[in-house]
Amino acid sequence: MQLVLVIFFVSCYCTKYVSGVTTQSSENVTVKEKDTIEEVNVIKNNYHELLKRVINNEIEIVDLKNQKQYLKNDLENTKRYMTCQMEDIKDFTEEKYNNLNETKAALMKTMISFSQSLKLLNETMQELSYRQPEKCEENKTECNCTESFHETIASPGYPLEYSNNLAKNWSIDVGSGYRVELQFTNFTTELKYDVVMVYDAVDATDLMGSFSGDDLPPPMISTGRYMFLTFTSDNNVQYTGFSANVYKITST
Ligand SMILES: *[C@@H]1O[C@H](CO)[C@@H](O)[C@H](O)[C@H]1NC(C)=O
Ligand SMILES: *[C@@H]1O[C@H](CO)[C@@H](O)[C@H](O)[C@H]1NC(C)=O
Ligand SMILES: *[C@@H]1O[C@H](CO)[C@@H](O)[C@H](O)[C@H]1NC(C)=O
Ligand SMILES: *[C@@H]1O[C@H](CO)[C@@H](O)[C@H](O)[C@H]1NC(C)=O
Ligand SMILES: *[C@@H]1O[C@H](CO)[C@@H](O)[C@H](O)[C@H]1NC(C)=O
Ligand SMILES: *[C@@H]1O[C@H](CO)[C@@H](O)[C@H](O)[C@H]1NC(C)=O
Ligand SMILES: CC(=O)N[C@H]1CO[C@H](CO)[C@@H](O)[C@@H]1O
Repeated sequence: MQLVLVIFFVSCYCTKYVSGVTTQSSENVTVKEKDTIEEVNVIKNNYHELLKRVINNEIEIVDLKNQKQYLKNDLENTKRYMTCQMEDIKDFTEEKYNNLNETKAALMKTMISFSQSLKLLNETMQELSYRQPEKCEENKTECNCTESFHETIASPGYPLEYSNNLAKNWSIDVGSGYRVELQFTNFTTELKYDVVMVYDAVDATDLMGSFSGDDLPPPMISTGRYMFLTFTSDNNVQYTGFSANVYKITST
């Protein structure tokens, strides 16, 4: 574009000058011609100078274009590289996150089984604490050789207060050829709501008696080798409960 403009400008200038020469008088033509040649030379030089500058400009423009392309390519490459890096980081992060998640899940599993073990241990401990030390009771028997001591049963926690909402069963079996004699030694429960039931069977059939309050139940003897007891407490009021000795007596 610049080049075209310059050529247009130079050609105009020349035309104007040449048309001026035709108006000069013939005497001075040679002088004028000489001047003209010089001027044309100057113009030619200028033109060449201009052309050179234009060409230089062109070169510079091409150079700038190349630089621009280079920068564009560089930018493109950098962009691609960054995108790739970001993808990489994303993949890595996802992988780590998944690992973390797995670890978390495994940990949760362990914690659940750990807390289950703890619960079991707790239950076992409580079970143990309710159990009366049998070997120390051995000489409580008021035996005249037809009955012998079997075990002691008591409300959970005895002689401390039992808890609310209990439902505990005892199944007593003194063995073939014997009968069960039950003798309560202590009895204090919430009247009507915290109840001991005694059955003359291996399970909750053949009720012999239902007891609550402060009265000590009478001694009871089973018809067979079995006796079944239940103790239930409601959701409030707790007492020390009960304790009873179980004897194995010869059946007659
Ligand atoms: C993480 O683990 C839980 C189960 O353990 C699963 O429900 C969830 O979809 C997991 N999340 C990812 C992102 O994997
Ligand atoms: C054990 O059981 C008792 C009674 O059920 C409860 O109060 C206590 O918090 C339990 N302990 C653990 C560690 O579970
Ligand atoms: C039980 O009584 C017998 C004799 O009466 C005695 O020899 C034995 O040491 C007593 N046992 C205990 C644990 O007190
Ligand atoms: C044993 O007890 C029974 C009744 O329970 C009684 O009839 C018997 O005389 C007693 N025997 C002895 C040796 O004390
Ligand atoms: C249980 O009864 C015995 C005698 O029958 C008594 O000496 C003892 O103090 C009673 N225990 C409780 C906790 O009431
Ligand atoms: C206790 O016995 C009753 C029957 O009276 C029964 O319904 C209940 O399931 C038994 N409980 C346990 C823990 O065995
Ligand atoms: C005829 C004519 O115009 N002659 C002129 C040529 O140029 C010289 C100097 O430029 C003049 O002095 C003449 O008069």
